[in-house]
Amino acid sequence: MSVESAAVAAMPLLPADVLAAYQFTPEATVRLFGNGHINRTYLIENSIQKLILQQINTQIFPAPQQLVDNALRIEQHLTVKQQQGLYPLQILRQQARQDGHYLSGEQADLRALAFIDGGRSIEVVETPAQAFAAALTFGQFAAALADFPADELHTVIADFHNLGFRFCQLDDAIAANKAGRLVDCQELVNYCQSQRALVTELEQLCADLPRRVCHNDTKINNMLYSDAEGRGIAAIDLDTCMPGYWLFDFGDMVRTCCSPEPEDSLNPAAVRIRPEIFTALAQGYLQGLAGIITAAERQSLWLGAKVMCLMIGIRFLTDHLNGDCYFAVHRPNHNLQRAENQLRLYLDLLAQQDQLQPLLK
Ligand code: ADP
Ligand code: GN1
Ligand code: MG
Repeated sequence: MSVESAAVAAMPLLPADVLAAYQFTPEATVRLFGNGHINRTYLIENSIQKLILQQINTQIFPAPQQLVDNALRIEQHLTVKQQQGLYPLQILRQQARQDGHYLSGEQADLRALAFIDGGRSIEVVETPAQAFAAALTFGQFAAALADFPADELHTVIADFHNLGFRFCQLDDAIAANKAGRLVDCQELVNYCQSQRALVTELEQLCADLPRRVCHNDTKINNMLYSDAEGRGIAAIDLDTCMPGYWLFDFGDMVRTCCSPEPEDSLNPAAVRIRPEIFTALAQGYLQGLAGIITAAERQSLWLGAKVMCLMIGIRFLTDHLNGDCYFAVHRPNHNLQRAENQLRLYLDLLAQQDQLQPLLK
């Protein structure tokens, strides 16, 4: 037997036994939730409880158990920190089924998360205060994990933030031109290719940086603000937490907070880096990591901002060339529009380098 939400007609059916496993009766409402590009997220709700249920995209995360294992280790570590008064945020908790298992479904790709009440995510930052709160949240998250043995986390996706690898994927997509779209985006492709020197610059810089637990997906909708005061209350979406460098996390915040337009804006002329938002991000992140971040890491954050705009731009462009196999798309040329916007942010960072880079020194 299956349960279908009246709200979302096209939604695939959830097996009723999955709901029962979390003590929901079939009358519970189920609806799609959030704007993620990879997994399918549901909110299940009745009059007494709410639960986030996620169908993990196993094309992209082939070993969901590793993802759950990482999340549980992080949860345990943050719980100790919280008990010691060293973690002021709420903790994202995996929710076990009644039988004690964390995964279910035919492909063991369904897992649940305790719903964090009183929070909301946003897609576009409106004020410097919001940017400060987001960066403080991810900074506090990173600070609490600074003494976690990063290399004990499973690498759930290999080469995730390996810029050289992302360029190679672009090369392959250009060579195959599978969807016949190269002709539409040759100029953008050429521009990306012209920025390849960043690969060596990044590799050289990282050679001298400590490897850290990286969230690796610090986009603005992966943290929650309190409904009431707009404080940051939780860092969520821990699926890509892996060893890495904090510059990636700072860069992903810059990429997703600094523009007044959403990632997939249809008004590319308005996509730009707002300097006051960049400033607030720098202040919030450095405050969250005060006393922990090294001088070299602080200086590396500028390169992180550039690298993340370029790298995610390349990933969207690659997916456009491949025929949209990776990121969910909702209209023609969706990935191309996303890619163009990322490259605009990259160019605007270069244009404002003299004003912005010193904020990180
Ligand atoms: P995806 O991997 O698809 O990006 P997320 O884990 O980011 O999925 O969840 C999608 C959205 O669902 C988030 O942006 C947030 O609004 C909401 N959300 C996710 N987990 C929780 C939670 N535990 N409590 C409250 N809201 C959540
Ligand atoms: C994906 O799942 P979501 O939407 O939080 C992607 C990130 C990209 C982001 C771009 C596993 O994140 O790396 O930065 O889209 N996640 C994965 O918006 O590839
Ligand atoms: Mg997300």
